[in-house]
Amino acid sequence: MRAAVFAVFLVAVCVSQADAQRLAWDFWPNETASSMLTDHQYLLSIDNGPFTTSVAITCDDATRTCATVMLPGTAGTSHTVDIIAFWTALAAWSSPVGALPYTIPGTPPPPPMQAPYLGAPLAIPGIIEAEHYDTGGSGVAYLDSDPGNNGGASRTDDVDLQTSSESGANVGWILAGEWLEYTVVVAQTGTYTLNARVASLGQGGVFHLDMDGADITGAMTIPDTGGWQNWTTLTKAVSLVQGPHVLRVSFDAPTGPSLGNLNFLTFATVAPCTFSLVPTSQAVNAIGGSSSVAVSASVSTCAWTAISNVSWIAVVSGASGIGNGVSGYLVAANTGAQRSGTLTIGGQTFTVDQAAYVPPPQPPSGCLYDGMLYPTGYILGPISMPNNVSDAWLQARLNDGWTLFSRRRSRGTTTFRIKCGP
Ligand SMILES: [Ca+2]
Ligand SMILES: [Ca+2]
Ligand SMILES: [Ca+2]
Repeated sequence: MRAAVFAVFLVAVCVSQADAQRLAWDFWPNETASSMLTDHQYLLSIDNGPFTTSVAITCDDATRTCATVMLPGTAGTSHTVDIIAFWTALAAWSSPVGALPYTIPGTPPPPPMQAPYLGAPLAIPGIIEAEHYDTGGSGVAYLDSDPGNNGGASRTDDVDLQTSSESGANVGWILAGEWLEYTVVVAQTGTYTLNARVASLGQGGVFHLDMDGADITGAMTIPDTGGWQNWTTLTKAVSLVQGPHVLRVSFDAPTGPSLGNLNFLTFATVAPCTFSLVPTSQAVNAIGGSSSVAVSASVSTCAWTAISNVSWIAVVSGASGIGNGVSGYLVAANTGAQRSGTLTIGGQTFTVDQAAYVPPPQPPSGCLYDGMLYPTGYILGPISMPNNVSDAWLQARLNDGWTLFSRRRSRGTTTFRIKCGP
């Protein structure tokens, strides 16, 4: 074997900065003797990238030094490099020696700052043009699948923008996994109507919106609009919280081809849902019964429910509704003291006041009366009654323990004699 085979080769490399420190590796133990041949050409693969001749190293046996090469990387970052040598005898390259770490000395540069493209956060409610994604670059303000702007419009980074038929620019060449972020400020907590302006030639794909990392829309599907510049609007109600946020448009599926074009988003306030009831309360006698309450909604899309807060009032119709409606309820008979109960309808309170139970007057037991219980109480002595008193009423009284002693009907009046008790 040649002496050089056992020499320790130092591959001296330096970073790209002018005053770079030199990095040296004793990679000889990783090599086989047969790889250390005459011309000492080496190829490097950085961070598992392709082996490239652009960082070839040539070493000299006599001086046991290698040409200085520039390794990629920014200050303070760590990488791995694989090295292969040219086997002159075999006219072929060796196998990689394995991953060798290196660190570029220095202090890492500050990460790129994400900032609103127009200098100030985009206002919600308002319009968010798709092409106004934040500054900060790839992985910070956006992620795009290929370098450069395929459409050449508006901006010059990797997001693919083209001139829109609706003026301005739209994002196109959209693939699953791509995303765009927008620094926004929401004026007021509440529900907003989101409109997304989209187009697709053929069935489009699925995207969704995140606010500070939380999904606020669920999947939204771009339909076939018949052309890449035939625009349509997708609408969804979203709940937003007042203050500054980062809005992300995430393009989810399918993996290809382009899942559609996006021109802009708008967020519009939605009038809050309020409800009023007519009436707001109802007096009910002890017998109870059914009735209803009218519900008026501030917006025809506002949903409400009607819930009873007591066991003796049942919601029997209109337990829920959207917009204006009617809720029906049934009040049970009261066998106790006066009572009040409520229904909660659309957040409003409807009150039912029910009168106390009044037991029917009972005659003393073991007595005989000539008299009547009409219309209230009872009257001692013979009485003439209007002939519109029904037999049904009389029968009810008899069921309470009274006994019909005699009845005489004459023109215009009826006279009863009723015996009470046994
Ligand atoms: Ca691109
Ligand atoms: Ca793209
Ligand atoms: Ca636009």
